[in-house]
This record gives sequence, C-alpha cells and structure tokens, in this order.
Amino acid sequence: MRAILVLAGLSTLALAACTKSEEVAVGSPTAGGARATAMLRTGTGQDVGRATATEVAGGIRYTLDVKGLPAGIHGAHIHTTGRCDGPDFTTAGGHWNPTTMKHGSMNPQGPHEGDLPNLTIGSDGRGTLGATVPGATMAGLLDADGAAIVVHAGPDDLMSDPAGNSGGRIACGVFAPA
Ligand SMILES: [Cu+2]
Ligand SMILES: [Zn+2]
Repeated sequence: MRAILVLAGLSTLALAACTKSEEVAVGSPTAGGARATAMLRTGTGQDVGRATATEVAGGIRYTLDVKGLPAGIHGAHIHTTGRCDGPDFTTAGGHWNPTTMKHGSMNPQGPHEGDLPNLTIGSDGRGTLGATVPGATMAGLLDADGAAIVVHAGPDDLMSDPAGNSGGRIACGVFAPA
C-alpha cells in the first residue's frame, strides 16, 4: 500500500514538473513527427510572433516566440477551437480539454491538455516559452475544428478552474499543419 502511494506521488510530481519547467521533454523527438504552426495577432491585427507544435514521443512539444506584448507574466494556453476573431477572441473557445480534467498543473484534478506554463514578457516586449504536454496528440490538436494558442492579459494561477484567472485574451493564433 505504501509503495503504491509513493508511486502515485512521484508520477504527480513528474507531471507537474513537465507542465511547469521550460525544457523538460516527455519523450525524444519523433522522426518525421507532424508539425503545426500558428501566427499570433493582437485584437487589432498586429503580428506578435509565432508558435509551433511538434509531435514527440508521448505528447506534443510547444514553442512560443512573441514580440510586441506588454511586459509581465501572462497565461498561455491551447484553446479548443481554431478561430481567432478579434478583438476578444472568444471564438477560440475554452481550454483544449479532451480528457475532461480541471484547469491547472497545480490543481489535483488537472490539468487540461491545453494548459501551458506562464509566458514571461520582458521590458523589450519579447518572450519565449517551451513546454511538452504528455498525452496530447496532433490528430486531436488538428481535429475538425482545429485549435488556437491564446496569450492572456495576466498571469495564470495554474489552479483556478476553468482558466486560472488569467484575464482577457490579448493575442491568438490558429494552428495549421506546417
Ligand atoms: Cu487561454
Ligand atoms: Zn486550462
């Protein structure tokens, strides 16, 4: 019994580490793994950078490279619908959540497959993020209604369902096969 509890604790820690740190890979790169990219725009249509999604062993690796956004800490997520209609981007829907979990890597009932670590934007308006999400598949990401990546006005508390209290949506990009 004790061994089972210890193992469960370890796997929870491993999952939390994967969704929070910058360079933790669930699996090695997959040769010929499918790839998708998204160009991010603000609600007024300004180009603010790009995101990639790459199939790796056991999950999807995301990178985000943005410019021209307000300095600070911003929630970033994969949202369930590949639509980015400004200015508020509500057409992107909620967080991508094919496994019907609650929001956030710090939530015992989380996370969503669309949950990413917070994005830090420097005083130069630039920021980058890299994260691997275990269990996510490119077939799911690029399903009939697609998927979008969204950056929020404020930080994600990584716990509060459904969106981590991260405020309005300030940038959005639709994923397309690359
Ligand atoms: Cu979001
Ligand atoms: Zn979420």
